[in-house]
Amino acid sequence: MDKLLFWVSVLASLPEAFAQRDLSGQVFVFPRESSTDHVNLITKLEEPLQNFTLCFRAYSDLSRAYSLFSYNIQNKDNELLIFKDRTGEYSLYIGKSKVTARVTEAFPSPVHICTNWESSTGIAEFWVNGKPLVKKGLKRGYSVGANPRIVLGQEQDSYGGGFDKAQSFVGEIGDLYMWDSVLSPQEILFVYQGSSSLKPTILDWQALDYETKGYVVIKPLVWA
Ligand SMILES: *[C@@H]1O[C@H](CO)[C@@H](O)[C@H](O)[C@H]1NC(C)=O
Ligand SMILES: [Ca+2]
Repeated sequence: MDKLLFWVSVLASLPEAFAQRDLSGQVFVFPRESSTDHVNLITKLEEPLQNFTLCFRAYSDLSRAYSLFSYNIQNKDNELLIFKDRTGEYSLYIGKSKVTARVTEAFPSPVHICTNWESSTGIAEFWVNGKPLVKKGLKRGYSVGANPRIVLGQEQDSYGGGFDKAQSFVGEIGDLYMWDSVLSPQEILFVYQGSSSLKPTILDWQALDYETKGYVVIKPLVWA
């Protein structure tokens, strides 16, 4: 086989899972409750995280608790988890510890969420629809572990699995971005307003590596 043909066949045999796609203007739809349907987000994160900001949009009419973003590392459950306890209550877990922030919100309604955490102070913030909730603190001095499995649609109790139907997400998620720094309040407002000038370092909705598993469909974003 000549060299070119060899590389063409190597590239053609790479799993489609590692294709990067621009999902601007689109969402993942999780159309039914299950303990299987999910999306794996793939990122190369080889160093522990001292700071991060995560932003995304979600729309769900579930009234029970559910997972919005589940990040586990090997042998450590709930390393970084965004969990909706009930209407108006958002929890952030870091290294198994948990803080909850509260906001008045209509149900059901689309939401834009940013959350960030800074190791040096332990301060965690939620921003819901561009509005800052009361700051909380947890795991001061900790570092979030590297080489994660990141799952949308399900809550992991193991590394990439251990799903529970009663914590699954049913609804739509889009515009997900993650940075390895704490964005300023001004930057968070830019993100909320849809500015794409801040290059995400960990997860980028406009160049997303992912694989869908089970019944997950990509559709246009029609509610934001
Ligand atoms: C994390 O943020 C703090 C300031 O809040 C900074 O001093 C530190 O260097 C940052 N760490 C990394 C790895 O960027
Ligand atoms: Ca868990």
